[in-house]
Amino acid sequence: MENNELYNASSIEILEGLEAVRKRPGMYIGSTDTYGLHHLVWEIIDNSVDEALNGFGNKIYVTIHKDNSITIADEGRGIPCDVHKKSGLPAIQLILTTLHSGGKFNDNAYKSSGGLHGVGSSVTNALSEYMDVTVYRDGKIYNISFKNGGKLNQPLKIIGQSAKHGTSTTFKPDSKIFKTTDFSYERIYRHLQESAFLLKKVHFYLIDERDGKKDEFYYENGIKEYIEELAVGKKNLGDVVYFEDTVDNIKIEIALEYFYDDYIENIKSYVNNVRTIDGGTHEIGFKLGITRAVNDYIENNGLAKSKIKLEGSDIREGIIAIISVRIPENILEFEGQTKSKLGTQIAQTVINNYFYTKFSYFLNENKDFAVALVKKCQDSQMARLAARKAKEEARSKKKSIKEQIILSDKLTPAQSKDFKNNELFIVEGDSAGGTAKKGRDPRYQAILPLRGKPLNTDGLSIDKILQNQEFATIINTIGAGVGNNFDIEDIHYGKIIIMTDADTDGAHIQTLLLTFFYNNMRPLITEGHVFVAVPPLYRVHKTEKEKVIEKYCYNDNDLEEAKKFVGTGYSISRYKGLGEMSDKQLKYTTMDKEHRVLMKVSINDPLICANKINILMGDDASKRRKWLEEYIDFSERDNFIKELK
Ligand code: 0RA
Repeated sequence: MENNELYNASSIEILEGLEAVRKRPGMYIGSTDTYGLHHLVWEIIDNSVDEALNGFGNKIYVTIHKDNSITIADEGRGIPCDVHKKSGLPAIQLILTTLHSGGKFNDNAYKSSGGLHGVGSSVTNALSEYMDVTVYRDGKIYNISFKNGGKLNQPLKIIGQSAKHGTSTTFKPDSKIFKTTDFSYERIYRHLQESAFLLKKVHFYLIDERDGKKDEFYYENGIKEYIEELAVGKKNLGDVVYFEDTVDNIKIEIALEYFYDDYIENIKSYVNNVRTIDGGTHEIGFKLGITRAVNDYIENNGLAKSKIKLEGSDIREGIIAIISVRIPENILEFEGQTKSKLGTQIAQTVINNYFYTKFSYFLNENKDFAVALVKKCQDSQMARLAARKAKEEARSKKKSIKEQIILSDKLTPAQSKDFKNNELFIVEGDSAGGTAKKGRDPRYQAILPLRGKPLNTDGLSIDKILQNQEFATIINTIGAGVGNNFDIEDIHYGKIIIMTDADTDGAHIQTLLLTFFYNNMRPLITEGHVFVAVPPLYRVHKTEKEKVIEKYCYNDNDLEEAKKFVGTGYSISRYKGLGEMSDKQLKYTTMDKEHRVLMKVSINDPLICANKINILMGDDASKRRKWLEEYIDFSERDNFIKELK
């Protein structure tokens, strides 16, 4: 075949590949909302990170432009620009337009994009209005550009000479594909900061030309500093423990610290810089190693208090740990559909033995720490055994005391005993509680009014929380225990819906309740049972020929549309609180499954969330103000969902 025939043949194939991405973007980037939008950026950053990971370049720049295009630049080797023999096309063009596996062009030892949707920069190209790439390589500066989802706009050409090396990619996400094309500074900030923690000694720069914001991330000590950051404001047992080495080609980095005021274990693991939410062999190896090290230390030093060995969970109570491993591509295996669980078997043995040896040595060298840790673990074990006993007793009693269900005179229970389908509305104030009682569907909706602001429970022990009438009632009403005893199987409601006024007091009440759920009934949130009701802010209405035309509005945008919909002569009622609505209105707008809007509460990142709760609810007000100023963007509502039937 002639070169240009080849060119035509491969360009047809190429466009078909990219067309597939445009037809079903969700398959490649997860979604077309803000999550997917940012995924386009991660794909490019992954490549730059891969270069740095393999020792090429230590600076990565991300610049958000005014028109919502974005540039990612690195000082890596530069994308190869020579002609690919088989197709006659420049390698860079193939790399940016075919859905290749990375290995075809690049034999890096370590690759970061092993995780969820690791598909490469061609996908970003396919979903962009344009993409413009400049490469510094072999003493030259090259440029190539694409438009309308990866169609060649400007073929590769040499535009200058330079001794530098690296790649600079600018693209603009396609507004025909994405529901939003507005980049979020905070999201990119978090991603770059996390990358910087995981890739120590590499500089990351973030610039937002829309408002001039700038940040720089550089961590000499990597995940050790990550833990230090997460630990701010907490009562710790010893400093961060940190180990790093390469064993059997597996690079291991582990950092951990223990805390007294958190009863939950927080273990975060990564493989080749990609988060492994579902853990896998590296995490199991770590857990086995730490359990073995502590139990052996107890035995060797005669510290045992009972014949029963500590369980892993006793040893991990109050721990924050980060496990970051780099596994060469040839032995890298993931499990499950989302590839978020490491499957490489050898990693388990290697990390188990490595960590066991290092931590055992550390315990022997740091006696005060070791003794304090052993005591803490033994306390956890005792608390666990006592709680189990109490629960068993409570279970056997439960059957006999049916009346337990009638828990509080404040609760208006649902008639049905179909717990999964039942909904508990926790309502701000007795007066709104009264309206909700009238507006509810008594078959499956229960109402629990709150009097005033609930207690700030952050940092309080369960005993203290139980002394508080309001929370004791909430715990009993939900019916599934609290803290370590919480058992999601026992919940009496499929949905717990917080319903407050749409003002700052309401937001404060939400935060106080969510803090409590987060700290003491976390599965309720992680398994998607907690919601915040979104009441309307306005009602636009008029009566015409005895017919009421009306629209409820949840934001200012809605309001403008509603004015048009209702037409001239409209009146606007502004709802300052739930109490201003009639029971019928409250039912229609906020409680009824057909019309209401609920926000599902989710945790993007448990560690960051724990840290935020601490900052927001803890007793250091200056930290709180700094955080609020820096991060709060009330326009971003990722979790905002209209409930679908
Ligand atoms: C293919 C092969 C090589 C590097 C890259 C791609 C590469 C891609 C991107 C995307 C953004 N920055 C990048 N930097 C490099 C290896 C090149 C070689 O072996 O010299």
